Amino acid sequence: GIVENVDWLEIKRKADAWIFEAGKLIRNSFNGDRTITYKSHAADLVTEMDKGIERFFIKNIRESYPDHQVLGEEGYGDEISDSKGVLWIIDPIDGTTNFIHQQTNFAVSVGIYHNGTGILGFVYDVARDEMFFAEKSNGIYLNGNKLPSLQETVLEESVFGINATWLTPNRRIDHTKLLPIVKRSRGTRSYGSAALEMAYVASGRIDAYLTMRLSPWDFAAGKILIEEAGGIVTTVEGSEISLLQQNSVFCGKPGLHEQVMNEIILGKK
Ligand code: 2AM
Ligand code: CA
Ligand code: CA
Ligand code: CA
Repeated sequence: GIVENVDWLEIKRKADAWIFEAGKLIRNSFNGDRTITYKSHAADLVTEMDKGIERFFIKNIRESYPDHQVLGEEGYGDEISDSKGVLWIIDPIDGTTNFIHQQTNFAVSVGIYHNGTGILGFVYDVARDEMFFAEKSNGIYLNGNKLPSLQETVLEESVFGINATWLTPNRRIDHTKLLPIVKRSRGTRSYGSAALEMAYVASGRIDAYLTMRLSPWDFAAGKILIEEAGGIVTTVEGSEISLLQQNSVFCGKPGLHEQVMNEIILGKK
């Protein structure tokens, strides 16, 4: 059955410790040999480290919390059909291409939900040793320091996270619609790790981030971070994100999110 008496303080401490431990394992791998394989195509990469880190989390979670559900990108977790009870959504390495090519700009992403509500979000930038953490109703923190809430802004004063893919002809959106974002914003950025991009929205380093297809492990932690910071997270149609399937994601500061929805995506003036 579902245990309603959940010790969140203990879960938070354990998750935090496991994530830092994972970070150490990843950093220690920088000097060794690496095995890289393709998944669906030549740009869809996975390493032994992605798989090993996911197994590391799942082993620890199963030992401590046999009644929790776990969803992970590399498939070592559970087959999830609902979000009942405590659900851990894990991306062991978000930004694998960066991990391989740059050895920076990648993150460990862990979002912990209770009956579908985000409770604890962790995005850990391993190379920079930056931990973005949020707890529902208790604020957002960078390396333990509380961050301010996000303030309203406008496109003309914004730095906008978007990958160039969506500015070229693609199957998911009329790319010409998005071009005013490039022209009207102060600048665009693309970091190659959705979890980090969402952590950057949450911490105010960028003002918004738009992407046409992410999986639950890409956005699970970032959504908790941004919402706790007072930002807005929806699909590109402006609807609620569903936790157990792929979604487009448009997140950003209040005001800006509404402006871009109305003036750019819906095309009202
Ligand atoms: P990943 O590194 O964990 O696969 C930029 O590529 C962002 O999109 C990353 O967060 C990456 O996560 C994610 N992504 C999702 N699906 C992808 C795919 N099929 N190929 C490459 N990146 C993908
Ligand atoms: Ca991947
Ligand atoms: Ca990912
Ligand atoms: Ca990944």
